[in-house]
Amino acid sequence: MTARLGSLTLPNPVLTASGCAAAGRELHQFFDVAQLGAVVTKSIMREPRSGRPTPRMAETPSGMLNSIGLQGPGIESFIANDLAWLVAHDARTVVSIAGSHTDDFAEVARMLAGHPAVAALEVNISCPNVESRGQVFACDAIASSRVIGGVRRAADPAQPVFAKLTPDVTDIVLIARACADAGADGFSLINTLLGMVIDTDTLAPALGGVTGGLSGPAIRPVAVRCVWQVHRALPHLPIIGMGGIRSGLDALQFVLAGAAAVSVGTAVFGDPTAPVRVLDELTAALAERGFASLADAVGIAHLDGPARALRLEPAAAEAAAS
Ligand code: RRO
Repeated sequence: MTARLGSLTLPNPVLTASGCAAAGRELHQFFDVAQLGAVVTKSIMREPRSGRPTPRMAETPSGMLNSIGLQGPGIESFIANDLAWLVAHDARTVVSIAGSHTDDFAEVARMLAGHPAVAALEVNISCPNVESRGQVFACDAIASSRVIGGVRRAADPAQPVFAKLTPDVTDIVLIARACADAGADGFSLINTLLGMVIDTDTLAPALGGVTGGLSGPAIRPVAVRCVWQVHRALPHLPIIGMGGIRSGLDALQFVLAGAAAVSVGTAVFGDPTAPVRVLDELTAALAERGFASLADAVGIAHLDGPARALRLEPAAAEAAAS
């Protein structure tokens, strides 16, 4: 179950999703977070930030909207408290970083350089809950390229940079290519989709911030499609796939589409043990299908029948052929 994401190797492919498990402390009451491939922390900015007005969550069919607005303690407090806690608990950490302006991202990346607990950076250029759509950098190829290029130059060369993209664009491959050309080492796909709920009793938007990010099983087919498209266009760059994963078979869809690892997000609100359960279920699902390793399954849905069979153990390949 070793997950190979370019220069980053993790003992298994199941991670938390940024924003759904803070910095891992709350989940640690339910399981040892060192069991995860990595903890992906809530996006952190240069300065502390209080976020958007309440209410900040609304339920939707097979999903939910959030409108948190990048609430967080700022990078200095994060390093002193959250990263220190993760180091003390032997958790591998992918730090999600965010900024209001292009230079903010590079500054945060610089402050994390050389930190032994930071396995990789996830560059969140796709938060939907910002003051203006112009700050959703991942909606524009040039803006994406500037942020990712700045981070890649400022970051520790030993810390791979994953660009987190939004599906709210006409052509996600165009944005992915711009990020790759700017030096992205991989991708996190996908962030939430911009959505809205109106309360029919109050006759007003349900969220204080009016719009929010849609997550949960409702977005899974969109997420699998994005992973498929980006893997097909840029097969050499690793993808962390996420969007409505609740089971090992959900995770398997992402792997078959081209994800080398997956993040479990919204599912933890209903079942805090979901990440370890998904890992167990994915491990069993791969074995049942005749895969000798996780790597053999990555992107296999892109291959034709005979090429797929070559990735399976001989007995499973024979069974599939008959
Ligand atoms: O904090 C948020 O409101 C938030 C972020 Br940073 C993000 O990337 N995605 C999302 O749905 N919410």
